[in-house]
Amino acid sequence: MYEKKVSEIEQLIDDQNRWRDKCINLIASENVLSHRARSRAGSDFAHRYAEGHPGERYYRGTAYIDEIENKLKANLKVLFQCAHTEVRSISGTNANEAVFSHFVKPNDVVMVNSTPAGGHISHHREGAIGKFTRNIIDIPVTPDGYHMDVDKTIYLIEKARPSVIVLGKSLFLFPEPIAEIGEVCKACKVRIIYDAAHVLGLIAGKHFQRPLKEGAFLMTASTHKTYFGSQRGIILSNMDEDDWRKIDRGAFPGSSSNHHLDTLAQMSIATFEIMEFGEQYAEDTIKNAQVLATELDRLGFDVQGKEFGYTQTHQVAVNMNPFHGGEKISRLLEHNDIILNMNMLPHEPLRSHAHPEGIRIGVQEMTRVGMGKQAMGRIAELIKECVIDKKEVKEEVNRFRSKYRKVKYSYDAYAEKPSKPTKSKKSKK
Ligand code: DSN
Repeated sequence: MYEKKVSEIEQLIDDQNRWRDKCINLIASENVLSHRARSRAGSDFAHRYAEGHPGERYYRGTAYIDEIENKLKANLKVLFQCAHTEVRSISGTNANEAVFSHFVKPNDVVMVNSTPAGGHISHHREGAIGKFTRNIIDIPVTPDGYHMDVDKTIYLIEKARPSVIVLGKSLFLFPEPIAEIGEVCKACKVRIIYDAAHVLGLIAGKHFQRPLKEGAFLMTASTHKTYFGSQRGIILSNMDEDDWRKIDRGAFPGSSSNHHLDTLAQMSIATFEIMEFGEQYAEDTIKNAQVLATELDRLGFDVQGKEFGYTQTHQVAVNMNPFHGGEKISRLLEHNDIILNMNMLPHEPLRSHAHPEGIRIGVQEMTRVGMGKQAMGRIAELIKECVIDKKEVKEEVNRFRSKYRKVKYSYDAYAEKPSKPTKSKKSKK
C-alpha cells in the first residue's frame, strides 16, 4: 500500500519545525542557521549542477555559483590561515572519504581514536576508512579515557609505522596533543589528519587548538556543529600542490558529483557570520559547557573529565549508569522535550553501542539562541528534576525555551537592534 496524502508529509515538516523549536536541543552535532542564511534556502541553486571548479565547470550556467564558491574559499583561507580549501564535499564523512581514498592504500596501517574513546564512525573499520584498509589500530588513551597516552602512541607509531594517524573525535572534550607527536610523525613519515567536525567553529573562533599550525597535515570537517553553516564538509591544508591535486580528485569525481549548490550558498553566508561573531560565540559556548558540567556535577551526576575541568569544548559527557544507562535516559529526556544522544564512554566495550552508559550533551545550539550561564544552570536543574526526581518537566521545558527563539551571533541579531526613533508628523506639529 502506498501513502496517498502529500499533505501528511507537509504536516510532518510543520510538526518538526514546531516541535524542535520548543525543545531544549542538546545534540552536539547540530546547530541552527541564522534567519539570513536560512532564508536563502530553496533558491534556483537548489535545481542546478556545477561539477568541476569555478571557471572550469562541465556545465554552463554557473557564473553566479562560481563567484560564490570563490568568495567562500577566499574567506576560509583567511579564517583558517591555509593555502588550500576544498568546499565541494557534501558532508564531513564525504570529506574524510576523499582524503582517505588518496592517503590510505590497501593494507596500510592507520591509527584512529576508537569508537568508545570518541572516534567518529568514518574512522571505524565499518566506516569510510575501512573501505581502504583493515589494518586499523586504536590510539592508546590515558586511564581517564579522554586523552591520548602520548608515550604509548609514540611507541606504537615507531613500531607499526602507520601511513596516517587520524585525530579528532565525536565525543570530544579536550584538545589533541598534535605537537607532542609531531616529531615522531615527521621522522616516521606519518601524516596527521585532524577531523575537526565538532570543533570547527571553536577553531575559527580562536578558542581551541589550531591544528594546521600545530602540525596537522590536513583538516577535514563538517560545517554545522560549532560552525554556523549549512550541512556540508570541507578540507583545509597547507600541503604541497602535487598532494593537493590528488585530494581534489578525491573530492570530485572520487566521492561526489554535484555538490549541492543551495547549501553552498548558505554556507557562504554562514562563513561571514563566523568571521564577524565567531570569537565571542566560541568563548560563550565553551563557558556554557563548563557551567553546565559543573552544575550537573553539583546536582549529583557523574560528569566525565572532572579532574581536567570537565571540558574545553561545546560538549559535556555524563555517565548515566546509576540511572539505568544512556539509552533509557536519552528516551526519558526526549519524552520531556530535552533532546540529546546516548553515547558510549571510553571504558565501555564496543558491543554496548546500542545500550551505552553515557549521554553526550552539546550546548552550541542553545548558546546560539542566546542562552548564557543562568540558562545552563536551569537546564541542569531540569535534567535533575526529570532524571533524579522523576518529575514530568515538558511544560516547563517548553515555557523556558520560548524565551530563546531568535538566532544570535548573526546579522539577524543586528537587524533586531531598535532603530533610532523618528519623529512622527503628529509630534512635529
Ligand atoms: N555522528 C555525528 C556525531 O558526532 O554526532 C557526526 O557525524
